[in-house]
Amino acid sequence: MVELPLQLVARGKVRELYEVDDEHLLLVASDRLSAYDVVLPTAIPDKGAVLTGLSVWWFDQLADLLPNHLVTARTSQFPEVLQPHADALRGRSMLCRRLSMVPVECVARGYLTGSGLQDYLQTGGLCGEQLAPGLVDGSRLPEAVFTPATKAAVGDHDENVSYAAVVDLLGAELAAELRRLTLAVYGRGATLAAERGILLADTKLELGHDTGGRLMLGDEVLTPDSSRFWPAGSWQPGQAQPSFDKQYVRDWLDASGWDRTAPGPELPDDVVERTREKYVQAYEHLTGSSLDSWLREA
Ligand code: Q0N
Repeated sequence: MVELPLQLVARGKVRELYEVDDEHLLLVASDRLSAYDVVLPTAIPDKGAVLTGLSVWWFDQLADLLPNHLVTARTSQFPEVLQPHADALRGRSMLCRRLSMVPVECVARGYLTGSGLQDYLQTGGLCGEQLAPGLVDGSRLPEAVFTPATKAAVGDHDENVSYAAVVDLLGAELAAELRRLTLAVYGRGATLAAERGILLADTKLELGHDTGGRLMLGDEVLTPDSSRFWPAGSWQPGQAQPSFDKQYVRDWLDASGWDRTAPGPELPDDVVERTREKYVQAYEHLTGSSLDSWLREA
């Protein structure tokens, strides 16, 4: 990780957000990887660049649906104080507009798994909306559903809430706008991914208002860390689907005897290399450009 001459304003499991000035933040994606909710000690080279490059590409694909917080990912356009760190930041950082974030995680699901599946098994529905009986892990939903969640304290899982709870918290107008935009982003992402043989099971967005009151996308979008991507060819409801990006890591961890408590084990070189290849292939397959071209551009 780089030491930057900036104040840290927020830190996630695998990325950090720094204050640049009153109106701007720097979002830095690390090469760290989490599995079973634990950040592993072994980095995956270029993972941060892949996620940042994908996010920037998606922002462009989504630009007709809604604006986003990206100012620039070109390090030469970053403020002067960051120029000594340009090489460390290249490809994996975005200068962003500072937003007032909406205090709801905006999730859309087209398939049932994870916390959506748990909700369904406990209630027969999703965030308060009834679903047909008999659905299983990996089932395709008849239509994509907005499943908002409220942010939990660090380390805890977000809590799924009903649409009515979002209306109570934010008002009917903003709630409707969040649902509309989240489903529009999911729909565009799912369509584009499907053209490349990839299922977009679900995705989580962070939205916020700029100083002019305009609602826009923040954070990263439609990356393997914010979304579940499944290979369409092996989709089989009734079981856990293989992850597009992390499956080698999960398989190796499962066989290692690790009890899923921190700290996780170091990964062997071949698992690191195969996982890196999955990320690079995901970038190149989705965007149609090479990762090297992204690194040269950034
Ligand atoms: C912000 N988070 C979510 C990144 C994500 N443009 C922005 N303006 C103001 N606040 C935020 C953003 C953005 N993006 C988003 N927290 C603050 C969680 N973080 C955790 C750290 O990495």
